[in-house]
Amino acid sequence: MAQSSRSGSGSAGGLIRRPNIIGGAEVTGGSWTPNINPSDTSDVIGEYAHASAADAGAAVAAAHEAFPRWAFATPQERADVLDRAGDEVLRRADELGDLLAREEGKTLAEGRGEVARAGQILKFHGGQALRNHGEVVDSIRPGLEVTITREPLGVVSIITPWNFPIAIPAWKIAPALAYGNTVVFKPAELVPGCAWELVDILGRAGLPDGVLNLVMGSGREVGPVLTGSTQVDGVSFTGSVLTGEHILATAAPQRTRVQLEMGGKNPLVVLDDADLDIAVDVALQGAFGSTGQRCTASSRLVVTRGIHDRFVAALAERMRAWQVGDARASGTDMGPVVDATQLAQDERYLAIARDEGGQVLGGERFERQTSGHYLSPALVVGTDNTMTVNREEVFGPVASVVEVADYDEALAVANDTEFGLSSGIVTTSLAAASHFRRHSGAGMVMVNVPTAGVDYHVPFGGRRASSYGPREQGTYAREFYTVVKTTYLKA
Ligand code: TXE
Repeated sequence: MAQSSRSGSGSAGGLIRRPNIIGGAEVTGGSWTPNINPSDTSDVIGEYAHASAADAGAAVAAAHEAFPRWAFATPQERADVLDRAGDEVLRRADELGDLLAREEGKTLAEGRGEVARAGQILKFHGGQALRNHGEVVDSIRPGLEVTITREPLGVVSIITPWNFPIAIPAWKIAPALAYGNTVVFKPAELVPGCAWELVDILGRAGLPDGVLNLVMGSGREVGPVLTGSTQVDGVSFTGSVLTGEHILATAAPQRTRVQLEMGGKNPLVVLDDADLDIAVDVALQGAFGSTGQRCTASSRLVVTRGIHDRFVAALAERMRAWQVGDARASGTDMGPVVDATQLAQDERYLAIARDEGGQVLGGERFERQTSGHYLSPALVVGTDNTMTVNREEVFGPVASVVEVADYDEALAVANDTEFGLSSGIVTTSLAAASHFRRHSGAGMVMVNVPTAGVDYHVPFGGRRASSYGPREQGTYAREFYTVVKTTYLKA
């Protein structure tokens, strides 16, 4: 492990090289991982240091050492750092949005939008640092004063997926820092670029050394240290169900607090009385925005009989008109799939859907001028809710349609899933919308808007296999990142 003080960047033969950041120092482990553009696999964005388990151990130790200083920093200091970092992220939204589109494959508009959201999240939690209010309660005993206060949890490991390379890190790191925790952050292997920039920005905004540490490496290698160390007090993870369950089991023996955001199989119900244009637009954006690679994607379209054929025909036509191509090219509606492994997974699910009797519209692989992981949006029609494509998360531009008789059946099908992240309904009936809101088994319910696309100042999360632990985002984020202290004081 080679160490140097922070210089901000390096290069090798014109290629940018980014180190891990541990205890405020740049640390290079000796091996580097190329960051590849999924729209053009000959385009290497840069090389990123590959962290070892020893690096992860050093990062945990650095966070542990930095904790007392940051835990007792003034709310003003924490607020100022987050606010300054938010300003820089917002100022650089075009540049960072371009980097995001280049490393993950979202369109430029989606990339810029995600970066702007990350900036707003940082600024929101800067404000929250100043609002960590406690309570004063009258004691049942005379002469006693009872106060209830919130203290930081401690050292937090933050482990993020590739599908939101800057927003998910921001919505975990910002509240962690706001409430006085120190952090070891491990981004997904596929998207170290935005992660590195975010950590660099927060460092230059004034974070003391060791408060935020970055280890870029494989989950299998560094994960056990980040989730199994007795010096780690909390783990916040977003990713697959399998990895989430593994992390929970690894953290449990140390009684480490765990927060998991995992998959979804989100239903969008379309009723006969829906405005067809709105229904199609909501389905298109919800299912295929960000190439369908969102945990909140509308992957099950549950459509009542009276509108089914018109809805399918109109949606298929809009899908055909969508431009799929280089994420950074103007006019692109949908970028590529993130990598070859994910593309193979998407195609495998399409093959299973065909085998089980579904009819696939679209879902074709094709080449553009550059070699990228291109797949046209796919709609699987003629499915029922027991089919694999309706039970398991595909995590790609694949949605299926389940035809149902009426609202009651639609609600039953919508709730018949092991997941419970997001759900939606398109209807002009206030009664149906209100009933659905109360009876949906999801953590987030959308009426006449896509199942994906959320505000940053309100809670985010689901039920059952989708989530574990307290909610993320908004004021609710405080629950995970703080511990409660009750004090009895006799003057
Ligand atoms: O996820 P993982 P991957 C689903 C989606 C996708 C599949 C695999 O179906 O195809 O998961 O994607 C880290 N200890 N979702 O491989 O493995 C890993 O390095 C600690 C849905 O990206 O869950 C990365 O930083 N950490 C999901 C993060 O966990 C470990 C979003 C997520 O990786 C680890 C992403 C370990 N043992 C994928 N193993 C959604 N619904 O939002 C891996 N990691």
